[in-house]
Amino acid sequence: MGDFSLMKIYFAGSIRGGREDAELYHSLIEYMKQYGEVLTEHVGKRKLSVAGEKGNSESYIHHRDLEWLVASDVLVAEVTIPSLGVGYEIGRAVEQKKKILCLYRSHEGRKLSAMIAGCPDVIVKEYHTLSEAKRVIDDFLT
Ligand code: 6IA
Repeated sequence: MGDFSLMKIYFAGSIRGGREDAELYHSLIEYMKQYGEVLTEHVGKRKLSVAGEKGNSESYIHHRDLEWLVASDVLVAEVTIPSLGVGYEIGRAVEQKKKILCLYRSHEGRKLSAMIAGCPDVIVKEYHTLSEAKRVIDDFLT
């Protein structure tokens, strides 16, 4: 990373998969701003419901997000709430040879998809608290 270019971070978190962790996404996004530009801030917006960004067509959202993904240096995904969109973004980021971190909180009766847990190009880190997640991010981004 050159001194003059801010690192571009693509953050992925569930939208239509469920918004229960929206507050957590917001905290992670705010924390990562010390390392660079977070291209997908809306993912952490409390007001963004599963009904989502009004006015933007589905294809607009898809193309814009993919442009951001291609432009990004790293992908950080919170994968605890299963989301088709997040899984898709991870797959596309693997294809684009991006550096990828998946943050995951394990909970009883649920296991992370083998397609993520078993992907050699993805770093999966389990955590339990926000401060633990921040430490994982520190390790990943520095
Ligand atoms: O399948 P999901 O909706 O849970 O997918 C969430 C992921 O896809 C996030 O990481 C976003 O980057 C991306 N994504 C999905 N929907 C949107 C969106 N509007 N705006 C921006 N990024 C999105 C949602 C539209 C809507 C619900 C009308």
